[in-house]
Amino acid sequence: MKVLDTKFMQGFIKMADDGFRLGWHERNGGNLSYRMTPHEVDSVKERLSDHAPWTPIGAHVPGLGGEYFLVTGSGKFFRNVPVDPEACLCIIELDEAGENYRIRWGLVEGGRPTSELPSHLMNHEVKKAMTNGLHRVIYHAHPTNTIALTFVLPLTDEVFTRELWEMATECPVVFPEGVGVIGWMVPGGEAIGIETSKKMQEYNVAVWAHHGVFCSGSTFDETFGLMHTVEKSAEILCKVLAITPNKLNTIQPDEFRQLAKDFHVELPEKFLYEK
Ligand code: 2HA
Ligand code: ZN
Repeated sequence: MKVLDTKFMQGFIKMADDGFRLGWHERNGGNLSYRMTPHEVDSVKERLSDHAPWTPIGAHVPGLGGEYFLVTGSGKFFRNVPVDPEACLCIIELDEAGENYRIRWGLVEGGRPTSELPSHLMNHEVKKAMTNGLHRVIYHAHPTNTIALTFVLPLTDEVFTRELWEMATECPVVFPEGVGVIGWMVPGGEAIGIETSKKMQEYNVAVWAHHGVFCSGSTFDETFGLMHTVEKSAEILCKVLAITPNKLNTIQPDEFRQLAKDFHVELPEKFLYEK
């Protein structure tokens, strides 16, 4: 089967295009990766090349040995993904040790996988183990309002989670575990990948201060929807804060507890502190 005709490729391209249209991917900002199923790998096997050399990942992810990923290319613009996916994307295979990758498809004009490959793969490794293989999508975007909040809110999981939850009733249902926050770090390496994957052991969302957001999920819809929900809530909070630093009305801790009961979600008490 042609790689471009597969459902996973079409879902990947749609997600990249949706993110670009929402303004989360200026220039080459952001990156996306998808862990393919064995069936999907089989379906495109005769279209894969094995001429590219093995290259160090820059991280050790033994839990992903032998897996295949569809990923955005380093320096490629999300804007161009639907126009020329074969130049912007690639399928990579990992070796059994989870230390090297090789390009099996795509990047026809040259290049390498996303500069955030270590973070993506470390997050995939954590999520694959934690969800029994359910999570397959890791998405990094630069959503404006969430980034803006990293300049004015304390950079703690507790404050970010609580403030985002308060802005939209659906938030505690969509991300009941909360969101993690990481102070500013140099992007693109193993160190920020380690910090992000630590947050991913507890949350499906990790905010990078003054930079962007990572989300994890089982499908393109779930993962995109999570990023969208976080950013929508951040947009409301930015508007509220632009009007006044003091909310006159909001959702109270006991109301969250009531919501948790009715919607059958568990909301950790650490987010329901008295103000
Ligand atoms: O340019 O978003 O974090 C891609 C990025 C790096
Ligand atoms: Zn980024």
